[in-house]
Amino acid sequence: MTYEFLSLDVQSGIGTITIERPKMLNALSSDVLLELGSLLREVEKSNTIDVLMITGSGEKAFVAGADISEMKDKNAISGKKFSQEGNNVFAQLANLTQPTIACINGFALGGGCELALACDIRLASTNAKFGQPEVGLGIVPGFGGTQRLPRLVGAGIAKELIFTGKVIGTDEAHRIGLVNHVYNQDELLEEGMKLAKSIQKNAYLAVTSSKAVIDSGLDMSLENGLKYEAEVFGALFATNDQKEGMDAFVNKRKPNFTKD
Ligand code: CO8
Repeated sequence: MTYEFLSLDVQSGIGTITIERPKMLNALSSDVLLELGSLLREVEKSNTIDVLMITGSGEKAFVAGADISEMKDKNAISGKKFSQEGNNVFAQLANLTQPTIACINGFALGGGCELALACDIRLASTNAKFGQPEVGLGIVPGFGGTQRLPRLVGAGIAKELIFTGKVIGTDEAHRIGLVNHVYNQDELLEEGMKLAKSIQKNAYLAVTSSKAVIDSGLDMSLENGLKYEAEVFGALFATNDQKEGMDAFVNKRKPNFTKD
């Protein structure tokens, strides 16, 4: 498939998806979502992408939300369908096998903040702005914000952000744990790449398994989460990379992981 609104660049096993709709501040239309779903299927199938980064084109916006001009004439049925479509694509992103890093280079509002929330790790540039302004448009966050934001920052802070629709800068976003690190805009992708490489140097199956255990565990009781952890912990002893990682340690050398 060729993409009108997205690009994928792959360098040394690190993929970067860029949302390319700068005149509309990278707003998410149905077409953008359709393309994102398709591109994420390619990334999932790829055995050459170990870590995925997502960013927005231009210097102003990561994603300024769902496309309001497209959304404004929807009714109860088509509105629900749009939310379901967005949620399906964002679930694809959240459930992607590979670790994901949002490189938030400007406005991350509404669906843009929700896109970042569907990634594993969020980095931001100093000019980034975050918010869930949906209630000011007469709707609720519809691409996962009511669910993922409270899971990340806690219900009280998420409710304040969603009820007021206020837009916050990086100091507050960092303080509440919405972003992990803040960088100058011209360093953001480079820092994202450094982080991606520091993940990539580890055993792939161990990294991707830890992602799966953390994410599944968040929806389980502690007891069941710990049982699942033990299952996965045990299963990894059947991999070559476990043998390699521990042999390298005891022999004081660098491991040479082979992703199996
Ligand atoms: N949708 C459509 N167009 C947009 C959007 C958007 N979300 N954001 C910006 N644009 C367009 C503007 O209309 C403008 O177009 P034009 O040049 O043709 O007039 C262009 O992008 C540039 O934007 P501005 O001129 O407004 O730039 P400013 O620097 O003045 O302002 C802002 C930047 C503050 C980011 C401003 O554009 C803004 O407030 N945008 C909307 C932010 C917003 O409310 N986002 C949330 C949308 S709702 C949502 O995401 C819900 C997700 C769940 C959906 C559930 C489905 C049912």
